Amino acid sequence: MDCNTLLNEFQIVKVLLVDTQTKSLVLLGKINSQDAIVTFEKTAFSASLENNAQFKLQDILESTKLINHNDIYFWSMGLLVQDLDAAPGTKVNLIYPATEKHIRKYETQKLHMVRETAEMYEQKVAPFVETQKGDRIQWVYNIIFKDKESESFVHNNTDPQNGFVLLPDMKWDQKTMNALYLVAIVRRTDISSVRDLNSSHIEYLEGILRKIKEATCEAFVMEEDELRVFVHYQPSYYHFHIHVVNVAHPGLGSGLNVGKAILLDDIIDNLKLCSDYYQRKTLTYHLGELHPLWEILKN
Ligand code: M7G
Repeated sequence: MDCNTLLNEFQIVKVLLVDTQTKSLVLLGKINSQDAIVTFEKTAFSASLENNAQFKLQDILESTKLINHNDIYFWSMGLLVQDLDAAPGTKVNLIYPATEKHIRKYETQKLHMVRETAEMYEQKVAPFVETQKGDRIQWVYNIIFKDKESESFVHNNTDPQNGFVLLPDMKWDQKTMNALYLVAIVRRTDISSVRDLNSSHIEYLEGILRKIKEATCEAFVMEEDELRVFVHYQPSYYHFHIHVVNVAHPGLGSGLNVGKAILLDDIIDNLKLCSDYYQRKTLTYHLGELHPLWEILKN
């Protein structure tokens, strides 16, 4: 079934999230009696408008309704001119069928800061990570082993040990350059997260970082210092991957929060200072109460 047909079948069950900062709405619903999640994110204005005074206001604004005015100040609500190709109003993501973990990830929930010591990792987190492989990362294996999404690969090195695929992240609309968001997925399958990295990986990581910057800058005509390259801890998916984002990206939800996002440059530097840094370090990050790890770590 194609995406449009699935969306037409979608029956809303619950609003999971309304985020005024990222201008997004997340709905839980049913398609053919299975759980599904639809996410709407309002789009940015086209970057082609920048440095371009060759358009009329009516090209982008259909009508307005005044809220109020005072002296020289006027504020209104407006209806934009929209077009599915040139000026779409929203980016729509669908997860179907959605698992319980997807639902818990998106639902509004109380957050807690967690200080994960090396002992907590060994005793509680590592066993949890082992339960998170298999089906949950099928989409990763589809990309690295079955060439899924290969039409949009920015870089693809097929070496099983050192190779990786760099491609647009599903968070990116593949148009708005300020919000450029790529993900680099490594081909080796023995690194679940930053906790598995040690000094033996320094050259490997340096090679990946160099190639990420080179390939991204060439493909999108950018400078290396315009890229924010980082990993997440905890990630949602335990197969090592790296986020590559335009430093000008205006809003990433919780994806850039201190603690959760760790710069790849800092990781490499830390490994140079101390070989088993990430086996010994207490890592501090936030977890939502609905995250399955919270159940395990809260006591
Ligand atoms: P993460 O740090 O594990 O999770 O990153 P989080 O950032 O979602 O908390 C995984 C990254 O992979 C995220 O940036 C996702 O948007 C992205 N991603 C997830 N899936 C299922 C896909 C996919 O199927 N294709 C692509 N291109 N990106 C995906």
